[in-house]
Amino acid sequence: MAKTVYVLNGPNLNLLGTREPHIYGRASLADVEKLCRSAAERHDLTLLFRQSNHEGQIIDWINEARAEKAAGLIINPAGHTTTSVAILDALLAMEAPVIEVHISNIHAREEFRRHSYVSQAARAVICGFGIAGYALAITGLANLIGAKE
Ligand code: CA2
Repeated sequence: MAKTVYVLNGPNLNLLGTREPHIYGRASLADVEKLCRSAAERHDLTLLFRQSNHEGQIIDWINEARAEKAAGLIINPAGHTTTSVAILDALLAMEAPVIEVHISNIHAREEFRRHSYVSQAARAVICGFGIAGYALAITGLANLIGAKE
C-alpha cells in the first residue's frame, strides 16, 4: 500500500499569488498543490494537501496524521511559525519525520521571522526556493522514508 504524506499550510497561504509577488511569486495555492501531487506521484506517495487559517484545525490535522500513521508531514506554518508552542507540541508527538517549508528565505527578511518554534520538531527545513521548496521537501522526505524513485 502507498505511504501517505500530509502537506499542511498555515494562515493566509490561501491568498498566495494575489499579492507580494516579489516575495512569494505569482503561483496560487492550487498551483502548489499540483506541484506537490506530481512530486508525490513520482515517489508513489498518497498526498493529503490542506490549508487552514485556524491554529486548532492545523493541530487536529497533525494529530490525525499521527493517528493515521502517516509516513511523513510537510508543513508551512506561515504566521504560526514564530508563535505556536501548541503546533510545536503536536509535531513533537509525531514519530514520522516532519519537514518545515517556507517559500521565502525567512532569514533574509525581518528579524521576527527568523525564530521558528516548529524547527525544533523538524527533521529538515527548506526556505527560499519559492514554491519549488515543496517539491524538494517531498523528494527529500521520500528519500528519508525509503519511498520508490
Ligand atoms: O515564506 C513563507 O512561506 C512564510 O511561511 C509565509 C508566511 C510568513 O508569515 C512567513 O514568515 C514566511 C506568510 C503566508 C501568507 O502569504 C501570503 C502570500 C501572498 C499573499 C498573501 C499572503
